[in-house]
Amino acid sequence: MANTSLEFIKDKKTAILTIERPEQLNALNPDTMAEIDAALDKLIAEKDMRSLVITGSGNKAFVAGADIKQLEGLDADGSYKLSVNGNRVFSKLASLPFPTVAAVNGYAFGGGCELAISCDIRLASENALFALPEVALGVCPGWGGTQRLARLVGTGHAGELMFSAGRLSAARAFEIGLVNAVYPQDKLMEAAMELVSKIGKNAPLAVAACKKAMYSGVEVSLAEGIAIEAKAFSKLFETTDAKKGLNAFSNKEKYDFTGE
Ligand code: CO8
Repeated sequence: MANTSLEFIKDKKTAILTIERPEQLNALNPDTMAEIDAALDKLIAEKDMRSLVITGSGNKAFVAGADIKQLEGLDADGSYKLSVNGNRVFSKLASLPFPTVAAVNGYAFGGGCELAISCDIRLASENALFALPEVALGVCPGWGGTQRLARLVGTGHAGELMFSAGRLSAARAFEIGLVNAVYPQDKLMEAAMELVSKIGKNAPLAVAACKKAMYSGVEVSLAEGIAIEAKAFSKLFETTDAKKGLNAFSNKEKYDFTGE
């Protein structure tokens, strides 16, 4: 039985990936990770994807972490391989050439929090809870948590969450910038779809250029980042969408971007 479902909507331009192990609060076992990996490959192979929303099934959990049962009994070599493989999948997610939104609809613990922070944007339901509780299990985050969270909210907030194994409410996650907005549970997917619909109306190559320049830029000096942006900016002027998009504005016309 599948542990995830991938649904294409809006002429195959948006996809919703749902983690489906509600009885285990959507905890990620090796099969689930392999399915996420395969789903990402499928999305990469699509020609005109504009966005991806990731959520968890049910209304209790986004993802309650790596499946703890798979961690028991691992040695250093086995756990290293598990960490490397999970990081490979989450890095694939993080580097998709279109925006990704985590619709965090409940527990986002451990690997679930790491999945959410591998997305570009996080929207949360009011009952969402975030934690990196690994130290309470005797381990540390292994799927990018020590790295991505600190880059997202700074070492102070990331350190507090990791060292204490404490839980962050959706409201507190909003305060520290971990989530962009908080919604009642029954409005969360609607809000996520509204956001990706807005994104989907824009020129996809331009959106992809923003994403790439932004993430490349934060890794280097401001001067280098500005240079990355200038290159990205000028490259877009070779696209049909930029030519037609600029022209449509001048002619007060509407142009539907094609991704060319
Ligand atoms: N793994 C496996 N099963 C889980 C997990 C999990 N992470 N979380 C919940 N479940 C299962 C429970 O065992 C339970 O199953 P069963 O009914 O068969 O006993 C079912 O889901 C429902 O859970 P609870 O009864 O516990 O539900 P509660 O509402 O009482 O509690 C909690 C919900 C608070 C989320 C609780 O389940 C919990 O604390 N879960 C563990 C959360 C956690 O510690 N997550 C981090 C795991 S470590 C991790 O993610 C590391 C990632 C990096 C890996 C790197 C690899 C090297």
